[in-house]
Amino acid sequence: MPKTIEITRKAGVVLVRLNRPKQLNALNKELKDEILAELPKLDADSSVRCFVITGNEKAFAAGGDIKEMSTLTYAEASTEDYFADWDTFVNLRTPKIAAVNGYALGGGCELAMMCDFIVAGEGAQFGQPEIKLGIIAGMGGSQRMTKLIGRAKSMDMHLTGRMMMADEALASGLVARVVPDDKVVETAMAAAAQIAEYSKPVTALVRDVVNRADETSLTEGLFFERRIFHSLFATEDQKEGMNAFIEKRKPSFKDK
Ligand code: DAK
Repeated sequence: MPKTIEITRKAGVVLVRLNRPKQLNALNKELKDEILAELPKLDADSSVRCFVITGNEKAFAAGGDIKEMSTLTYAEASTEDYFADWDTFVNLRTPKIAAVNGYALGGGCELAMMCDFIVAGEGAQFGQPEIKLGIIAGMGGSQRMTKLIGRAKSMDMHLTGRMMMADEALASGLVARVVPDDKVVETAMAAAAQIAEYSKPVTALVRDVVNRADETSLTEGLFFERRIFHSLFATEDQKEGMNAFIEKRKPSFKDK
């Protein structure tokens, strides 16, 4: 049984709650190892259609665990390729929504950005304050934040270490939706339930094509999208989706 995360299921949606409240959900090795032990099994389960990752009212996660990191040497960080295995989380093919209340700082902000999109509460605060600790972002912040909000604001955030409130995060493109704090998990769960109704292979391909935009030129990205689009005409779910529309009924996808 995991100790630092709580996993609950509601139909096809898996809610993952980070559960180190006394440390504001600081991301230590145990929490990372539990996520990486549990989520890939759920990802491979065809009845799991979407993840929602959340924390509590005070913190989504206040960063990498500073106490755990404080004695780390360069040799250990480099030889262990410290935190590189969070990539396993990023590469889960099931969609992931971050439901953020309170602090999402450092590694916590980076974890939220590893999700496919973020639903934030009005009181959520985002930041990359590593500079204040004499380090830099190490779980993708400098790259993912820059792609999401642009160079000027990303430089501001990383160089000053300031926090950004939810309204600024929404205006900057860091988060997809801002809702009242007490509606964050409910809203993310409703979006996840919506995603859960769609064909699982197709939601995985949506992630692939949108993520491709970060990696490639427009011409190559358009080519990739078009080829994936063509391939969907080989699926039963495409026939079902279009026939259901024509017959004015709800589609019933079979993941085929
Ligand atoms: N790590 C460990 N403990 C933390 C923590 C953290 N990041 N953040 C908070 N806590 C603990 C506090 O120590 C305190 O514990 P006790 O003293 O009660 O034992 C408890 O949580 C409550 O925190 P506060 O008393 O500070 O609560 P406040 O409401 O006063 O302040 C705060 C909330 C979020 C403003 C404050 O806690 C804060 O500034 N926290 C640190 C935020 C931060 O700097 N985050 C960035 C961490 S560095 C790497 C990969 C990744 C990373 C690095 C390297 N490699 C690949 C090499 C990631 C780095 C980071 O994320």
